[in-house]
Amino acid sequence: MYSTSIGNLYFENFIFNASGVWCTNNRQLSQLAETKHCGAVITKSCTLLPHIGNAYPKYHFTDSYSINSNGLENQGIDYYLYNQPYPPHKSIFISVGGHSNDERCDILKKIMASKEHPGGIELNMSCPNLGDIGPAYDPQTLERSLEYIYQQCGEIKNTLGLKLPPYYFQEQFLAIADVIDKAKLRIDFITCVNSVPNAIDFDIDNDIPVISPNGGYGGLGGNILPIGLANVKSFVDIFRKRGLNIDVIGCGGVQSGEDVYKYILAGAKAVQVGTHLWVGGPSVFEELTKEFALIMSRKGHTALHNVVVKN
Ligand code: RRO
Repeated sequence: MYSTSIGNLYFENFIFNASGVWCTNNRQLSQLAETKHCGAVITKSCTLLPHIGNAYPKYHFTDSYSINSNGLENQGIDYYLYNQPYPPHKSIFISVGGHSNDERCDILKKIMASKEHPGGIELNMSCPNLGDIGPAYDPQTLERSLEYIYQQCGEIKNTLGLKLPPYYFQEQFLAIADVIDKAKLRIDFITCVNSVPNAIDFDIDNDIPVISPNGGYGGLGGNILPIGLANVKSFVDIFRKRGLNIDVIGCGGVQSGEDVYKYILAGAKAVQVGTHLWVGGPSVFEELTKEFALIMSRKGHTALHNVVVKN
């Protein structure tokens, strides 16, 4: 296994689940917690109260890609904060969802008041499937959200990160990096990327979209590896150039040890697995780790920081 750190948290392995996959209820969360090669457990993005989410069918999975319009189905923050059999040696990230800045702040205040959560917080600023899409799709909206959260919550002591959507243009990376750099709220890490918004596919037996909410449009996962890699590398390059100490977690399209290696080459300090975990179950963590380890030993590397892209 290859250790890593994110903010001030240490992990014995650097491969985690992606929020939203295998992490909604106790059974799934404890399975991840007991899976040695899953380095950290990230909860489903939560709301203040339990939320039923969108109507079914809302998931479509194949071996190569997924489309989802879950709509933030989750058990509410208290469940993830108080109700979990998390073993003490495993770091947990609570993914904070919510439909508004006020709801995000209410959830954050609960986490801060409880003292039950020494782990990390991944603020999901990029859900593609809600009426009110996440603030990170636009730099000004993200700036206002981070400012509001800082005003309402003050400094947050937990290791804190933002789950971002995919961006496509250099100006977008620069604008978002500016916002993160200038925010009074201390951001320790970012996770790139959430699913690609508004994908659609059709069931040609019945001539209908494969999922039902929102006219069949949902977030695309799975075959999005080059988009995820480009987002990680773009932010890592900007952060390094500016001397910013912000870790980047890669997410999107990991199906093999080679894909994991590519994220590390792009500069990620950890990697999250979504669609592949959904299809293959928690045994994928050991498989990915072993495949990755073979590549590392073939190249004579002993630690993640030995992996450096030749530009
Ligand atoms: O719940 C969802 O529909 C969902 C969320 Br919050 C997210 O961040 N990303 C996604 O693909 N689905």
